[in-house]
Amino acid sequence: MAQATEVQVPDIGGFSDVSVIDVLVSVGQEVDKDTPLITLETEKAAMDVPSPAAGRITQMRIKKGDKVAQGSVILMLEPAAQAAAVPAAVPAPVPTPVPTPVPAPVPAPAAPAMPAPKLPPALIGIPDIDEAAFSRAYASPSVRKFARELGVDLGKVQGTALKARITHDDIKAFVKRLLSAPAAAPVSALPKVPQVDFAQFGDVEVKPLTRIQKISGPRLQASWMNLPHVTQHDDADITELEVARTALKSKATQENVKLTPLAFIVKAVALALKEFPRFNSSLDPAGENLVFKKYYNIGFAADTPNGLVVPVIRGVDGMSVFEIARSLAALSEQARAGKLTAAQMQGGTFTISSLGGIGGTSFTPIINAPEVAILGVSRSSMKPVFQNGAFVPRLMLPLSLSYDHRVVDGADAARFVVYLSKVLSDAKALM
Ligand code: CAO
Repeated sequence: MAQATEVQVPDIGGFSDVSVIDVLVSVGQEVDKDTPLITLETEKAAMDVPSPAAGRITQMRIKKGDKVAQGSVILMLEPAAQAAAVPAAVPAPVPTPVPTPVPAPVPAPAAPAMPAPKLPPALIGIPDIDEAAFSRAYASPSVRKFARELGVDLGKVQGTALKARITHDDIKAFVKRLLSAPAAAPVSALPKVPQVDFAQFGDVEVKPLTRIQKISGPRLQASWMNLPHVTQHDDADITELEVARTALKSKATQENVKLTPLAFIVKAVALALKEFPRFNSSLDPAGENLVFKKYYNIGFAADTPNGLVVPVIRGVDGMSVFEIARSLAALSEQARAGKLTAAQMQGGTFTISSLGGIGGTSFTPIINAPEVAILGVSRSSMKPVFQNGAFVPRLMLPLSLSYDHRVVDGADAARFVVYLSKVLSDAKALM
């Protein structure tokens, strides 16, 4: 029989004296890899510690109310027979803090308008999920998962645990109440796309989506379905900026900084957000107030082998272009190595999706809700521009601003992009 091994509290971001607010398993229980074992509560978040391997619990070493830190032993786990290949001292993976990271948006073509379908009776009365309220709700990841499985909007559930934390029982009670309530007005649901057996037409290979793709898909769809998107396009004349960037390249190389156009674009966006605060706001869950954020944290979509992620550079308004370039490089490297922490993907107020390093002339990025706008950047190219009675070659940078039309009017979007283009054409303003 395999020997039981210790399962310890993993890296929880340097917190100590962290309270165990829930013990989700007991002695004798068989668990799978990633089954939540306990829930911890730091000052900022509730987080589950998942099981590092499948097996049977032979001993519990902590109880509800205990204080723990990284390395505290949670329980003894006898590995399952099929998990024998797992190394004996299994390090527990980093838990997922709450709220869960906001994954990257992906540009997508506009879908045609669809008629509201007839609903199955089971769906009647279950309200739509308000993603913003869902992510703000105070609940552990296992409770969030449970709510997702049942299609319950956590934002509408009253928590009964300490500090109004939502528990599994609160969700069950919420669902019971809904089921026993008289049927409410029908809610919208998507018609299904046709299912096709592709194998009948030729060879196929089925590959699972990555974890990041599984998380980002529903969020992208939620944004696409809930936010009325409009995309405003413009070209910024970055001829002078490119001259300035080239002049700075040797200094940048000496300082070991890769100075791409994106660093200047981030800086220019920070200036534009200060000029147009609405673009740095979010609608409150009731859709009745705008929350204006007085900080400028810009997320950027990073293409990684596992999918898109959006690391966030905080406080960009107080940073130089060199500092932004350094942050861009460091966060991109961490993103590609799959080593971003959840905190590094949170708190964004506006997102930039740059495909300039790859190519293309324009695209329609999906807003990283609950943000209200996203800037798509395509590859700059020399274009003939009519100036002072003649065509002159200018380096033009295509910009595509998608915005939430509930919050931003078309005229404001055009003003924002025109302002942004003006700032980008003025290299000195960005230094
Ligand atoms: N026009 C012309 N050239 C550009 C450019 C632009 N708009 N943007 C970048 N470049 C150049 C850079 O200067 C660099 O050139 P050199 O290698 O000659 O110095 C090259 O393209 C590659 O740049 P990069 O991609 O390495 O760096 P970056 O700072 O531009 O971007 C990052 C960093 C992380 C945003 C990028 O690597 C990435 O992952 N992009 C993809 C994002 C994505 O997938 N978005 C779409 C989905 S979200 O809606």
